[in-house]
Amino acid sequence: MTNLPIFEIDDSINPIETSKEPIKKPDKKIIQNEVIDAKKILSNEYADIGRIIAEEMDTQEYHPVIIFGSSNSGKSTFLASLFSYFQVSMANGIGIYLGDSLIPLNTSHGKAAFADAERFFHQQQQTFLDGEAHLQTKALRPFFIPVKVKPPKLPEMKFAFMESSGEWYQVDETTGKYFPELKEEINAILKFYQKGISFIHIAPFTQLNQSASDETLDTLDDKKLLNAANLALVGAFNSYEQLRVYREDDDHVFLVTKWDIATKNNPIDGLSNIDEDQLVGFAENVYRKGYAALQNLHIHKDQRAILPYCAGIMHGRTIIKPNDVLRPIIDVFPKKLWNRLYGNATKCNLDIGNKLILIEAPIPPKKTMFDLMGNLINKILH
Ligand SMILES: Nc1nc2c(ncn2[C@@H]2O[C@H](COP(=O)(O)OP(=O)(O)O)[C@@H](O)[C@H]2O)c(=O)[nH]1
Ligand SMILES: [Mg+2]
Repeated sequence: MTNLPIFEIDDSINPIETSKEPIKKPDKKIIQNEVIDAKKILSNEYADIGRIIAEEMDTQEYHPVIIFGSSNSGKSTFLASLFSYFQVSMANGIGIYLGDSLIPLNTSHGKAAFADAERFFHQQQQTFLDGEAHLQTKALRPFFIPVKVKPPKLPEMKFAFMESSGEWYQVDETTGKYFPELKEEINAILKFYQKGISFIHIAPFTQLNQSASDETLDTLDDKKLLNAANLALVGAFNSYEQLRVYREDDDHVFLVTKWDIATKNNPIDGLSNIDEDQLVGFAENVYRKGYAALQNLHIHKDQRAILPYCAGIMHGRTIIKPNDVLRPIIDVFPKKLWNRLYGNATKCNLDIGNKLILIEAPIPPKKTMFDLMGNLINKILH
């Protein structure tokens, strides 16, 4: 395992000076010591929260879904589209409900995190359904949205989706710490949660807000932002590689979001026939470091995949209402993701232990004798 620089000393904490004149500067020493202690206590507190969440997820049987990605990469819109899928598309009568808090509600953290989860689940999702992309996430810490998925004939499964603000993964070029570290509670979950985790690494096709028909594309700006998005993913992979021991049931999806913009003004064609070579080529080219970091993880090859995603056709932050032709094409994206997540959750559940398919592909209608005869006549005539 390569030793990548994720645990370098935090430059923002000045080392305690071994001053030549200690008598003249006693106050400074004390203050600096206090700063260090306060930071330590604070980070331990968050690590403890992470440990509590990990334990709760285990006892309450919530399958964790950890989403990484830079700011504006499409994390929240992806999540809103995933939740909305069961509400707008009659997906075999599957219900989705907000679950229970993972942190006790009589603590300030528990209250704040659950309020954030409720807000996302009810309010922000409605915004998405009304045709608007998610507003910038301003939460102070990452929080989990506990959801229950209830299919009519299959087992109910519970998921804890992590929602976070992308700024935390941004590379800070002003410090020696090149790749960003993860928040302490996430580190603690990686360390202590012993069952499989689903990871989704968000790699946007573009960082700019635009539609496929947009000609005013500032490619230079986008290149810079995509490079930052790439390094943010590398940072997350590095943390995983260093911290995660119980990884044999983990799953990693490299999700290329906003794929509609890659379809060059023809989303109906481009989204219904995904060009796998174009997708992999894009990842290898634009996300060279991040995609290589995924390939280099010490996991089985079945534990990683690259998938495209489209939450909708957008114009700025407005989601264009899909017509009857486009709707089923866009629905394929959340459907595939849900199948993968439900498969992972059922496999990690001790009572089930194997991957179940949540939404079966519809069985094509059986051909009647008349259809077959018609086909034959058509063949003869043409
Ligand atoms: N064209 C297109 N734009 C998207 C898609 N998903 C997100 N976006 C846009 O990307 C911007 C950032 O999305 P957001 O979910 O807020 O990113 P976050 O900061 O990672 O949570 C929004 O303005 C969305 O309109 C998509 O599938 N297609
Ligand atoms: Mg967001």
